[in-house]
Amino acid sequence: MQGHGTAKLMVQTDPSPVESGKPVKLKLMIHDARGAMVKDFAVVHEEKVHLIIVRDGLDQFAHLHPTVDAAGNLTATYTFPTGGLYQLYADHQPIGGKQTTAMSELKVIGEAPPAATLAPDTPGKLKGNGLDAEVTLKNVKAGSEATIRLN
Ligand SMILES: [Cu+2]
Repeated sequence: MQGHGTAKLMVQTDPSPVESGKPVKLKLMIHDARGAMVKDFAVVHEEKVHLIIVRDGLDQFAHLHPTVDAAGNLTATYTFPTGGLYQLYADHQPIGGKQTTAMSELKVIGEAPPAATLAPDTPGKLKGNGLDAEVTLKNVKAGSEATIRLN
């Protein structure tokens, strides 16, 4: 999801700082490679912006669709389940531009349990915290939909 790595995701939160277990309003802007705010978004997969939130350690994951106003301000409300460091990825396509991902990170105050440890040997069998999983991947290709099966 690194994309071209040039778009920047600007993040403001209300309240600030962010605490786990309490709803927070995320106010986002995307700046393109030249530093201009992106105002006009193409609709991709039925939405203008796909916001993916992942905790470092990959144990918390959310996929939101922020509200986009005419000036390009993005808003979403989210309750971070635990403390820790989160990565925010805003997948979008500016009108007339290429599909790309703007990234930012956000520190969340609160209890931050260590993430389950999984050996990075997908696809195949995984072991972690008393759980065995069989993972199969279909259609794995950057930029397209992929199916991940977990048994
Ligand atoms: Cu989406």
